[in-house]
Amino acid sequence: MRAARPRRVLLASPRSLCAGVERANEVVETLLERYAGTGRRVFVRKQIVHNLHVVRDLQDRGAVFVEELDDVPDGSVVVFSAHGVSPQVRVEAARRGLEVVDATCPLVTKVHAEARRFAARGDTVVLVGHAGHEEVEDTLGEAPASTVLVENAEDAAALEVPDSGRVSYLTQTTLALDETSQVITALEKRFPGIRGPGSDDICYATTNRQHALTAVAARSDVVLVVGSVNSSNSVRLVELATRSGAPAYLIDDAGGIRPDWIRDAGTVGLTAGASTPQALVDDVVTALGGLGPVSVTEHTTVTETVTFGLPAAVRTR
Ligand code: 0CH
Ligand code: SF4
Repeated sequence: MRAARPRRVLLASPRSLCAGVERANEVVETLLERYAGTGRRVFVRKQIVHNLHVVRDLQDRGAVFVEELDDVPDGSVVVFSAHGVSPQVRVEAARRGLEVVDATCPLVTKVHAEARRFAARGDTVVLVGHAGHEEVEDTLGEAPASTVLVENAEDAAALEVPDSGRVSYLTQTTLALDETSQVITALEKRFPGIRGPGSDDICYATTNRQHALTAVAARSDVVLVVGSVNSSNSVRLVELATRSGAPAYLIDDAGGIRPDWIRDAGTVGLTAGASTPQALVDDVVTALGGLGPVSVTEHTTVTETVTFGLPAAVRTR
């Protein structure tokens, strides 16, 4: 009997943790170490990043995740998540005497700063993003009276503003590049003088993961994306692979693999969102190996070197 031909696992690179997520996770880990044994708890407003396993792991190590500051006792230490906070949340934290450690990604902070600057010059600020996502809700909070949310090209084409000569746009950092470019084209058609950010708001990590997956999806019979369902950038990767013609599935971990997805696949493309630890990808490769022989190849489109320093409150003690 002939041995089965190994199934190829094609790993997209870059994948998994970005510099902003590494920094946010390290903020919580550092605080947990600092306060271990002191009786002082470390609160985190919202999920530090949108990954089930990261949150569970930090919870197991003592972090207390809350939805709002109301659930944080006065005077406690509270971490703001990588997705950012609105000025209203900052004001409330100060009023409550909370010790804030801000783990907002610097690239999200950049978008908040643009929102303030564009609104201050008298523009209507069009924020391109997904309603209800934390990053979007908190960016809207920078200049709520001047900012409107646009989710797609239809919204953009129908948008009415007080002065069509004074319009700027910004975007959520984790959007799909191809879809966003269509929305911006529609905005430019609707408002020919519209101004955008100095550099793209869709961040380097989102861009790199999408480019790498585009190359991998073209060579794959099926694509697996490791990430959680509320992770915008992970969901965008699934949609991107699907648009490229490969059936694609989002899984939190190896336990999410359904054998029928890969039964007839000669090549399985594999990637992970920016909030997904590499260890979860390793587990998926191992699990695929349990379903038949595999050969693992990596397709690298770019090598990432970006790192962000820790916030001063964590660095200096
Ligand atoms: O992709 P989203 O924004 O849902 O967030 P994530 O999965 O936690 O990934 C990291 C991005 C954090 C802020 O840009
Ligand atoms: Fe920052 Fe981009 Fe990572 Fe979000 S996905 S945390 S914006 S580097």
